[in-house]
Amino acid sequence: MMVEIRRMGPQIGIEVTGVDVKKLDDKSFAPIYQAWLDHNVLVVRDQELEIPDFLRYSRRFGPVVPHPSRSTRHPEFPEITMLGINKFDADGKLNQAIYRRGAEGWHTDGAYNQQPFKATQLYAFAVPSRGGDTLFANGYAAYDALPERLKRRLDRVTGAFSYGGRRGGSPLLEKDDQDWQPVFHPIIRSHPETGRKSLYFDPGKIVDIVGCERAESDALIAKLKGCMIQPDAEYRHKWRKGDIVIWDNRCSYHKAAGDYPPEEDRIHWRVSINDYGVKVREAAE
Ligand SMILES: O=C(O)CCC(=O)C(=O)O
Ligand SMILES: [Fe+2]
Repeated sequence: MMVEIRRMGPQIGIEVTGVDVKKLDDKSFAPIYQAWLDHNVLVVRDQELEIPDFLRYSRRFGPVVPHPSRSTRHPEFPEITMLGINKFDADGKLNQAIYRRGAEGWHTDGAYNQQPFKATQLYAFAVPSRGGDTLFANGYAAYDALPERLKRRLDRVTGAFSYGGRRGGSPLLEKDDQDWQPVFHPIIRSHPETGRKSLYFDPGKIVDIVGCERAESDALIAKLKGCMIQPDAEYRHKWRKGDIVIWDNRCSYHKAAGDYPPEEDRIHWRVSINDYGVKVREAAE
């Protein structure tokens, strides 16, 4: 089979077909990694994987770490988060936290960590007959489109972020894991590998802008929320079973559409990937 690489959205997203990630050597992985860095989101189609295959491939991007949501970890492989499993509670009620996970708004994963996740990678195990897409947008494009004055102002601005933002906590966390302290990130972030600047923002996790009065902080948060998504820098992924999709949390935003028929399965294996040499808070084991 021929390896083909194709662009997806106008400024974001690249698709690779004709590879088997189980058999990639370093030489054939290198251009795939570079294509991911250049296009923020990488789709690899038609993979038939077991969990250890997925973990092995994921580790090529960096260390794979368990997600703080313990209840959604795979019981044997804690680094795997199961998306779309246990969607119905014992009384048959749809569990919205699971069904709508990632669908509350545009976000970036791990802004609650001092060193946010480098990447998140999903493998599509079951795909519904309609809906359930994932939407992506480019954070470099968001930065590039900022008015010059705002760029200059933001150059010195830091945000305080935490799990659940101002609401605090999350129904996906255990009782003992709800007490997140804010961490601080510059709002304009230089990507450690590409050197490009992006707007680093997450409306659902930001608590405050450091050093501002509440009103000023709120006004800036509202403004930044409006700057995140550039219409010509989006990609909407329609899942096929066997897709692997990885996104770069340092320079992109995403959200789940969350609109598929709840009675149908939509199941992904999911991993959080760190930069090398980074420590994150681990939920108590
Ligand atoms: O299920 C999806 O489409 C994405 C969910 C999400 O935001 C995530 O896995 O980080
Ligand atoms: Fe997410």
